[in-house]
Amino acid sequence: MRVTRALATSARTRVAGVALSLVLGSSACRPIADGRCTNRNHSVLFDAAGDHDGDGLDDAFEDAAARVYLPFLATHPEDACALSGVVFRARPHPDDAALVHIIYSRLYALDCGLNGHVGDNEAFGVTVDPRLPPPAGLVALVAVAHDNTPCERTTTCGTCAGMPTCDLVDGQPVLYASRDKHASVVDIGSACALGSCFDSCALPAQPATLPLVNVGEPDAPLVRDLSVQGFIRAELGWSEPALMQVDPWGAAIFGDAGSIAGDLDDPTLLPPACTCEP
Ligand SMILES: [Ca+2]
Ligand SMILES: [Ca+2]
Ligand SMILES: [Ca+2]
Repeated sequence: MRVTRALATSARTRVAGVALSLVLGSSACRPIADGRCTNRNHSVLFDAAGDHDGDGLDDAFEDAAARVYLPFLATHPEDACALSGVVFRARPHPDDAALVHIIYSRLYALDCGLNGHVGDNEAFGVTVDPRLPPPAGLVALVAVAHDNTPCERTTTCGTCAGMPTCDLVDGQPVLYASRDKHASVVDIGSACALGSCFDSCALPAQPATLPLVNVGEPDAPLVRDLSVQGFIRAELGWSEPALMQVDPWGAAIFGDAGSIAGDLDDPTLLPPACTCEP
């Protein structure tokens, strides 16, 4: 456990450091200042007063990390129902507190593909090494498509030893969302093609720009109503009554899709506690 408590003033410096890293973002696995990629002597510092979900990380740090280490979200350019936003859970990686584990659940108003339905939750998980600047610090990515169906498949990529290389845009790992169904895959070749449940993926010119909401931890939620504290609002284009006042930690499923709370606690979405190869 290398989490180190620090003063509030240095917390602001750290968050600024994350933003600065974004500016300095490298396209490869760049060694940190001391010349090593795998050095474990660094700490994820935090301001205890800023930790409202009790996981040991300053929530401002969680927010910054979730934004700067987000994969390139490749929405199909011809997707007919792309209205969506993202909730996330960020915490120290359970197997190495020097790393950050983030599960994102992208919530769509609609799945308008074959057997479409109101509501659509599509989740993926990452391991972040915050000692590395983005995008290199996004060291492992895993996505599950068509969860709990005969078409379910899990794809993974990253810079840890033994992992398949991610598709990259300017060094940023790509996460594809299939047209209209929004199946999440990291591999456009084998995992998103005719023959694999009729998914079609494509790389757009720009990544999707979406609202991101930190929903906290199961024992200390930060959000209990995504229409009050989130993006599921009429003025943002959301119209389905069944999706209003959704509690991301509640037992109810999201529209006619799946459980958001289940996504945020899905062990399949926990990539290994690893970092990039030097
Ligand atoms: Ca926290
Ligand atoms: Ca958290
Ligand atoms: Ca779907």
